[in-house]
Amino acid sequence: MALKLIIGNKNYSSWSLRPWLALTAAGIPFEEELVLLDTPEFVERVRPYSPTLRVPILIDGDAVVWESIAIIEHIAERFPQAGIWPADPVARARARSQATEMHGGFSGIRSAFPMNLWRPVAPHPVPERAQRDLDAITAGWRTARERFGAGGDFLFGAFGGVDAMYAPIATRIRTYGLPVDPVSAAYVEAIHAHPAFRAWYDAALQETALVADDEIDWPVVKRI
Ligand SMILES: N[C@@H](CCC(=O)N[C@@H](CS)C(=O)NCC(=O)O)C(=O)O
Repeated sequence: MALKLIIGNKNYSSWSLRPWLALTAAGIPFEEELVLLDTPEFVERVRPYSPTLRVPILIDGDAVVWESIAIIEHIAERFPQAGIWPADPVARARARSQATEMHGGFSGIRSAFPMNLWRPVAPHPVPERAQRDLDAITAGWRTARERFGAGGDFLFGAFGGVDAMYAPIATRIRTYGLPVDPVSAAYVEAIHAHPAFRAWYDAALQETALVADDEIDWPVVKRI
């Protein structure tokens, strides 16, 4: 039976982007169902699956998986050849730690700078909490790239689950012009150049539905 991934708006839904990218980059076929955030239909559709009324949700036959990191773990278990985690156990331990750290934290940068793919790129002042997160994130990126990244442009070489988890941070760095070191800047570019990311991004730019909480100049909406 085909996998189904329920997601939110591609422009805004950073948590939806994560498993969608992991699946798409790995070439795993799935059906996508997009439900617009902040609508009555969203609550109706999501309630049977997610106790907290959140997307993404993966439906895999009788198995229902919610929480982005749990979905990525489920995919890794279901498709062991997909390379969701690095093959080397030491690299894999670190990749899982960094991915889980992303899932559980960095609310400073997430709340100051919502993912908003259609927003024109422009530099923004960085609040202290967001800067602390940015420093921790980019330090982790540099270590992964230096120790494990030789085989490709991503944190552990080839694109994997950990890159899917950090892709929305890469978009925030780009959109809001957040200053980062050259290794991290190259990684941000690599994420934006990945064909799976491009496909999501192009679809996001076609959307029109608005989420006020994710527009930092609301009621003004700045669009490319
Ligand atoms: N911890 C969850 C976060 C999911 C989440 O917050 N999703 C947002 C969209 S990006 C959502 O469903 N928001 C709906 C709402 O707030 O009503 C995960 O990792 O999947």
